[in-house]
Amino acid sequence: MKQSVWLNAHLYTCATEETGGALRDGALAVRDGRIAWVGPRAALPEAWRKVETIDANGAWITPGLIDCHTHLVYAGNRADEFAARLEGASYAAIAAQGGGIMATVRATRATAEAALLAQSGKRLAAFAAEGVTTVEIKSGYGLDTPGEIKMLGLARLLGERFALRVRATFLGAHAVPPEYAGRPDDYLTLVVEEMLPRIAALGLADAVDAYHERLAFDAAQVTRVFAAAQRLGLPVKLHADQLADNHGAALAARFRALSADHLEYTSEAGIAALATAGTVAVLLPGAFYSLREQRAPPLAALRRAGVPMAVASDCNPGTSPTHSLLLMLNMACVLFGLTPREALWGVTRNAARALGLHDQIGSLEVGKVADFALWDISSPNELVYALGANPCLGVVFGGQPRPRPDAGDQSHA
Ligand code: DI6
Ligand code: FE
Repeated sequence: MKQSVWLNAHLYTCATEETGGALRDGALAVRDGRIAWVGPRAALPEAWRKVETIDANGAWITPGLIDCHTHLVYAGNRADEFAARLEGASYAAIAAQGGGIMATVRATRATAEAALLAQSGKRLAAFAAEGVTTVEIKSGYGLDTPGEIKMLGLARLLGERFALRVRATFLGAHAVPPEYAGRPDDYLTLVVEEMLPRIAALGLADAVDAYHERLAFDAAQVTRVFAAAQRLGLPVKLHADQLADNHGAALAARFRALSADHLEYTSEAGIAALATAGTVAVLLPGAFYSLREQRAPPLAALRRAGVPMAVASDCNPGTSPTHSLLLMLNMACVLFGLTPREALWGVTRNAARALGLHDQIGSLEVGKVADFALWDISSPNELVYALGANPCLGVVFGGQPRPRPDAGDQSHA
């Protein structure tokens, strides 16, 4: 039995809604990689006072941060498209000309596994340096069976290399690859009859996602993919209502999706459906910002309906080329109007729920895995307030302390 007690720390437990769970001068006891006691230092039970102590030096401790929506395995970049958009080209027009997602598919297919691992590893290192201990990674830049398997395998490998918790999501229904141009339903037959069963058999996916937009897949097509996922026992998530109200939220809710992501154009009816289904709303301010969108997600209605809200990076080369979840906290507040408490819960407690991991991680509560981050800050609001600062001192992963990794360190990759 391995046990220790963290003292001289302030805790942000994400366990009490009103305060967010802020607790000054707390104590946190860890036994065999799980949280065994948490509370005010003065109330620490006698038995724990005899155990090895670790001095946090006055740091704040939060749950390890969770990025519940990324596409971080990809090759190349799309800086030239960014420039073209600033000169007036639209995201949809660039995609129609063979750019957009397809540009990244070409680059990713053409890149050998080792190089793809190295490029993606740099991004993961940047997230890890900011206190992120769990990352969701989607496929969707392979769009053929070997390509999708390569991406999901790399996602798993990255988790091992960096000793982070990685959840891999199969996003075969991201776009129609050139071999199937004009034949989306034939492509989806490949997704449903070949890719999905093979990926499920290999244990390479924890969930299945689809891109439901006018420039991607419609409701009937998404339904095919989701029905197949459900037959295999895999939970679903959906890119929904980002650029128009396609009733994506209601579609996600119909399949009891873990999350519906983006939601800028979601209607009241869609929000009611999310609330009933217990589906998490994942807000992605990086994509909203990069595309210079005007319409923010319907925050007031989400709050009224009591839909849990998460915040994620959407790290991808087209619409959200960021490697900073801390920056997303700030953007979620400044651009969307979240409170700092909502933003912080969005990358901890509610992000865990968006991955179906809320029994395991996302808060500092007895029984949860001892994943936490230590911060050189004077209040939790500081994490949200700063633009481009990184006050992370290090993380504890499954009870194992680990100093802050260097974001530029390539020895991992
Ligand atoms: N997530 C996605 O998958 C797409 N938008 C988004 O928010 C597009 C990704 C890309 O352009 O590569
Ligand atoms: Fe996305």
